[in-house]
Order: sequence, then C-alpha cells, then structure tokens
Amino acid sequence: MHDCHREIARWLKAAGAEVTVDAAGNLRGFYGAAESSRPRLLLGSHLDTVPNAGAFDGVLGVVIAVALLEALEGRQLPFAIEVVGFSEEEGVRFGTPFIGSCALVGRLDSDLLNREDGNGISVKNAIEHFGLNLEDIPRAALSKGTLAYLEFHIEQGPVLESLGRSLGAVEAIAAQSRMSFEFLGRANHAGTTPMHLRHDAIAAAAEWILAVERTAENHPGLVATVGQIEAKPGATNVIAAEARVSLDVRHKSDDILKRAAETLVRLAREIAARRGLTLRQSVLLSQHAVAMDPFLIDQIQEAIRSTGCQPHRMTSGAGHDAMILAEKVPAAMIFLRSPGGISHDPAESVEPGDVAKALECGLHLLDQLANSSELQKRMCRA
Ligand code: HGY
Ligand code: MN
Ligand code: MN
Repeated sequence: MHDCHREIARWLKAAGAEVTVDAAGNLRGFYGAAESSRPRLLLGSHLDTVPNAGAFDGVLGVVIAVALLEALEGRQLPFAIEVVGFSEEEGVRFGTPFIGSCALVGRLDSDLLNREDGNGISVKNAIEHFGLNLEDIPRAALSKGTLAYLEFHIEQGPVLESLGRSLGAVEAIAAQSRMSFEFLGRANHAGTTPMHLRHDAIAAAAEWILAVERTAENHPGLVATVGQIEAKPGATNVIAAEARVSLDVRHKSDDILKRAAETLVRLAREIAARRGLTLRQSVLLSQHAVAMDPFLIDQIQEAIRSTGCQPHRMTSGAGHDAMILAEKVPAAMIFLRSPGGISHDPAESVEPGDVAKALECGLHLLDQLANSSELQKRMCRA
C-alpha cells in the first residue's frame, strides 16, 4: 500500500493536488476550486483488493479520478475535487469490509478497530504499523462541505457486455450479509470409527454448503457463497473435529436477504444437531441495500449519452464504498463493462475504449455539475 500511495501521490501532485494519507490509511488528494474554501466533490474508489485478484477492481476508479484531474489541466471549477483511494474495502484481512470508508462517515469505532486478522493483529495495530496515529482518526471524517461522492468501477458481472453497452449508471447496491460458521464435532481415528459413531465436522459443513447452494438456487435474485473453509486437525487419517466456513449472502431486497440468512442459520443448526455437533455462528457484516442519489443518476445518464453511448441503469451485486458514503452525502456510481463478466480473478479486464468513454463521461459530468442549478443549491447548503 505504501508503494501504491507513492505512485498515485506522484500523479496527483503533478495534476495539482495536495496529497495526504488519513489515519485510516486512505489516500486523499485535494484539488482546489476557483474560489478557495468552496465545497468539494469526492471522486474515488478503493486501493485494496482480494487474493489472486484482477488489476482493475477498485484501483481503476482511483486512476480514472486522477486522470480527470489531469484532463482539467489546472482548470478550476466552482467546486473543489477530492480524490480518495480507500485503504480497505474488500474485508479480506479483517473479515469485515469498508474499514477505510467507515472512517470518512465517522464509523471507524472501537469494535472495528479491535477486529483481528488471522495472525491476531488488530486494525488498531495495523494502523500504527503503517505509521499512522489513531488519535487522528476523527480528522479522516468527510469535510462538512462535501457535495457528493462519485465512483467509477468495473461492473464485475456480465450485464453490460450482454447488452453491448460500455457504461452503466448504478441505481442501487444490493444488501449483503457476511457470517462465520464453526461446526464443532469430535476428532477420531479414520480407520477404527464406524460411520454411525462419527461427529464429522467436514461432513456436516459439506451437507450445509450444498444446502446453501440449493437455497440460493430456489430464491430468484439471491446469491450465497461459501468462499472459505478450514478444518482441524486437517490430517488424512483423522475425522475432522472442527470446520470453519464463511458465508456471503446477498439480495437487492433487505427483507428477502434477512429471511434467507435466517433460513441458512436454521439449516446449519439442524444439521449440526442431527449429527451430534455443536455450532458457533457469528455475523461479520450486515449491510442493508443502498439506493444511489436520483439527481446524480440522471446526471450520469446524461453524461453517458454525451459520449455517444446508451446508458444502462442497473443494480450492483457487488458492494462498494459508495454504500457507506451514501450515509452522509449523495452518492452514485458509473460502471464500466467487464469483458467475460469476470472479476476477483487475474482474468478481470476492461476495454481501453470503455475507459476512454468513462473519462469522456467524467468530463461531461464535471461540466454538467459545474453548471447545475441543483448543485448550486446544494453548495449553498453545504
Ligand atoms: O465483494 C464485494 O462486494 C466487493 O468486491 N467488495
Ligand atoms: Mn472487489
Ligand atoms: Mn471493488
């Protein structure tokens, strides 16, 4: 992350921005307005990613924001622009996502700070190891005069490609729940223990994982994923005593998600009980669905049309920092087509032509907002 900050800070400074790193490790680039102390527009995305990732998820949004500053060539607008590169959006290391953006909305609290990674290092420790000062966390909060947050991001799915569209306007971001389940059975000898006397944690987890898949298949629009599984003691000739699995379940409706999550927890309890195991279950994230700002969605659609593209309004199945920023400021997202619908994998890619269209769209958007009476009104209130 230090290397990434160094590189992007160099580009930001060359484009005329002042660069800082806030106490949550977010890179912040401030590009002033025609008149000083004017409200600011936030542009950005996240800089972290997932294991064995592609090269575009998150970082493309930050690079597009930097490129928009470069394209302004020192021209100042009636509002300032702040580019933000969030430090931790995916939730890979500490099990819970949006740590960087939570700092901007004042939610980087002690519960989050005390979350530990697999090596027992807490978020707090990680912040100090990175060379930052925990006492400065309150200063990471959004500045009072923030008008809106806009995020360019790859779609990470197949929709835009199936429609032959370059760019999409995100209407809403789906709700998601992330949980950890521990099936606790009893280790025993693989050769001497008859099948009917076993309390096999891996077999119990496997039965539940198939039930998860079946439940999602039977609920239109529901997606449920077990992405992590680890078993103990993990020897070929020992019946597993423990199996810890993750669950990521999402739907655009909060109610449907809530009912589906309750069903999956009930199924885990029933399978554990029937097999004579105990179950430990914890919620790592419960994030409701978030609608994007209608005014900004309209502006994005207009800007996409100005590039000669036909916009597509869509829901995002992937979570994004925009759903956190939306708690405090109007937020909206522009999606770029994902060739093959692939993401979270080295095969993730973008079409250079779509990136060029995204930049064009971004410049139209800045001009539209600079001349928008609605934004003028928001600036007065900011
Ligand atoms: O997993 C997600 O929703 C996104 O990639 N953070
Ligand atoms: Mn991601
Ligand atoms: Mn992302």
